[in-house]
Amino acid sequence: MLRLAIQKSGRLSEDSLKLIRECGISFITSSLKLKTESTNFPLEILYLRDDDIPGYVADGVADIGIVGENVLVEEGKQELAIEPLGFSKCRLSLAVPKSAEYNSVDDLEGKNIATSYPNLLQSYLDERGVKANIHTISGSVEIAPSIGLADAICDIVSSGSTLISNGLREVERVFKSQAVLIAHKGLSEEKRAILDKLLFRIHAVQRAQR
Ligand code: PRT
Ligand code: ZN
Repeated sequence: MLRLAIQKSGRLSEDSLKLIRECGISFITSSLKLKTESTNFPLEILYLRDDDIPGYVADGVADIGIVGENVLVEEGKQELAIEPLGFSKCRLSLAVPKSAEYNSVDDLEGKNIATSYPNLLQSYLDERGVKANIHTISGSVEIAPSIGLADAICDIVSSGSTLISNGLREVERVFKSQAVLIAHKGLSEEKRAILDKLLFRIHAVQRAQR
């Protein structure tokens, strides 16, 4: 039996479950349950917070998982990635108040930037030789400039409407992300064989969608 960790409720949940179903794997879901077993494939599904998924897979508590690359790389666990899945596409971007003067990333020197992704932002700034003060906050990043907490933000963007409605302007794309399948490094031969079957089906689903 292979253990798959997916997000319990959020932007990844629906498409993760849809992919598994499209692979012909049946299971019964209930919003109260923390795990379910498939009725026709040796797979058990664990429902977790997305931030916990890379750690559980790294430790082998779950064998495989589905998570956003933004979370995976932020947590320094990119070596677990085995397959891009093509959904939950988004980007991590820097944004400033729309009235602020901004010509290049050098304008962020010495500024306060609020983000939930300090590691991704730090390496982006380091590569460009820019020194800024990174303030790590866990949510509502986009209101930080209007309450005087920061000069700029670095947050996930998909349509861009959240930035616009908070009077912000996207100025740099820091990281491009999509959902990825991740796997524990030390899977047993039996589990590896189940994973290979699953991957075969995922590839067939992806081909059919192209
Ligand atoms: O509760 P849990 O910890 O499991 O969930 P979460 O709240 O941390 O994550 P969730 O469900 O919001 O997002 C899960 C993953 O979906 C992220 O890690 C990304 O990989 C991906 N994703 C795709 C997004 C978005 N699109 C997205 N638009 N994650 C967040 N957003 C937010 C963003 O933070 C901002 O507030 O949506 C807003 C911007 O959207 P637009 O369309 O207005 O630009
Ligand atoms: Zn989360």
